[in-house]
Amino acid sequence: MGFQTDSIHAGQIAEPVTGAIMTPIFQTSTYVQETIGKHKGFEYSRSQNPTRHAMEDNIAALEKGKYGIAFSSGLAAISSIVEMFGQGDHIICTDNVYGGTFRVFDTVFKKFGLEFSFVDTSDFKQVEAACTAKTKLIFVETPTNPMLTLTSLKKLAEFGKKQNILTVVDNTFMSPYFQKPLEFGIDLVVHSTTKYLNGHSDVVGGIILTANKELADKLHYIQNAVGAVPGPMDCFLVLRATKTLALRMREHEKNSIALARYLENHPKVEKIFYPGLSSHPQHDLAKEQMTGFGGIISIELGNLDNARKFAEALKIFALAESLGGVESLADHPAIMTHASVPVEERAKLGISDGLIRLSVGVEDEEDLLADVKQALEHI
Ligand code: P1T
Repeated sequence: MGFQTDSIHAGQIAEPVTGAIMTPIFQTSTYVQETIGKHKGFEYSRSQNPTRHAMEDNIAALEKGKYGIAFSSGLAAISSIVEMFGQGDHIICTDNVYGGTFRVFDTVFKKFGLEFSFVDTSDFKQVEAACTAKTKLIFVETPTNPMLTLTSLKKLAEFGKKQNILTVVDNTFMSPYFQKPLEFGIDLVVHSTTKYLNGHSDVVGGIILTANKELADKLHYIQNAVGAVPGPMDCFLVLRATKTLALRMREHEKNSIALARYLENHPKVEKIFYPGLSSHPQHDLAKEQMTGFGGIISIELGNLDNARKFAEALKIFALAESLGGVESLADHPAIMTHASVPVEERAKLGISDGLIRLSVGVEDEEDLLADVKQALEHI
């Protein structure tokens, strides 16, 4: 089936009792058993829930996987992947990941004896150099948050298979509409469903997708054993939202291209990071492995004072953490989303005090252009 057909139908059947076309919100913690141990496949909502299953199957279809395992946040999903490993295991991670991903690896999982190397995964020499006999997993964000650096999915999958190391891609920025890492041979895809998949800034959630039954079994075990599951209402909202994912992503991208072209030539913008611009150093790789360029643009405005003036002057873009919603947001990574990344590391990555990340929404293009234009005049 095509992407839009799957987004509307995959994982969903008319509800058998009433024929309701929309999957109901099964807001229940438990299920009545006919006699001891005889039930309809549903025992307790941490373990199974029909609304959650419909959402998991729906997103698994969109990512061209077979199994979806949902969590209460993107970070809960990411943590569950790491929970498959134990003391002494080594994980290689993209240096420029979401600040919360860095934080949970660096301050929580290190305490349990896991080891991490944060390297620029766009450079496979660095990945190779970081590899040890104990390396079990390579965790990659592509494009990265907020610098929009790409890692080759083809090379990553080949490398993982050759070295017998599991590969995982955080696909939050692209959504399955623009990038499908499993099709390149990546083992696991993870999402913060908080972002494009839900798209309306009213849910926090996460999900892992895979085509590998053995991995899915391990992750389902962790989902139930650790228990960071999403509630049925949140699953319903995400399931409702994926129906319009393709429509939204096309609008996010259209507005982003218009904005990126404008900002690229603006004298107050020192640097711009958007994979859709031919000036982006990895534009060719972006065209190779993505079917669109997404809705996130980062711009360098020189210093904190300029960034503050710009952010305060914006009228349509709201100054807020998060991204991927229908409304446009502006973020200051150094002080907001990536504050947990040490300052020297931020400097190395380019997360400067003058950097602003824009999550371009689906408002009217001309209004967004006018908003950034007037805000830049305040610098
Ligand atoms: O917020 P949560 O649903 O737990 O997802 C964490 C997460 C994982 N991966 C990526 C690429 C992310 O961007 C995030 C969350 N990011 C933000 C809140 C942000 O503003 O960048």
